[in-house]
Amino acid sequence: MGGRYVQNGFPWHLLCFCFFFFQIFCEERYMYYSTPEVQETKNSSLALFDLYGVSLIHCGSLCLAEYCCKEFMYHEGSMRCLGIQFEDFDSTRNSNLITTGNEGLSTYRQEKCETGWLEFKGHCYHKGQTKGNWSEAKTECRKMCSYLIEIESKEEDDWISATFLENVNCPAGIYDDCTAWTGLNDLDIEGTYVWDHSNAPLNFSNWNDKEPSLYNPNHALTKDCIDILRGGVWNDRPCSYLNWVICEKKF
Ligand SMILES: [Ca+2]
Ligand SMILES: [Ca+2]
Repeated sequence: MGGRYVQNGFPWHLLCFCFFFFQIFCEERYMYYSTPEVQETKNSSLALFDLYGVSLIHCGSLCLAEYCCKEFMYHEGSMRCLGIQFEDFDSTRNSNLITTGNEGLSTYRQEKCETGWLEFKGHCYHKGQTKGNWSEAKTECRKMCSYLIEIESKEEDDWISATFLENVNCPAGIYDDCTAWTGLNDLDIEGTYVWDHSNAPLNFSNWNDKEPSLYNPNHALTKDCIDILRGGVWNDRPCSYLNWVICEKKF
């Protein structure tokens, strides 16, 4: 008598089929997070969302879909779901300071990068679809709670260049295309280079031959933003130059 559920014509089998795939999709997303640890959220933490009646898996997928969500907190009893924002970004989003009432919440930290971002040694990287000047590039990264790449080692430099800048369609000249903005600049003091987001001075560097504009100091005065070229070498440019954008963030 298998025809009972077909009687009203509702396609239950189809619904179950969809649910099956939804479940796989959700579980896949949930795997992006570490096992929980019970800890108190700092009072300074910013909540991107604070919802009740949400399943654990749904809570994880909400956080994963949100660039600025660093981790989420969850309470099984009340099914409360709190998305926590990266602390070092003052987002223009509607986020509220967490103050009290977070007892018993477990924290789940992200362990992998979001879709569209690639991981290298605990950081996530994303190359934008369009070119922009240096300040547009900076804004673009900030919108995604990330910053213009800050290159601290030869390994990171090589990885960025091999991953984002080597392409069969690149023109012959390495200055012409397949280049990208970094956060390095000497906008404040000519010749003193700092990383924009961390404000750190230059420790590792990989200047291209004769850069930054060593043979023409007058040119260097108008070239205050640094880009990375194929092969991982660096160059100074006018900040108004339209360049590709690579963003970085920690997880
Ligand atoms: Ca870096
Ligand atoms: Ca300069």
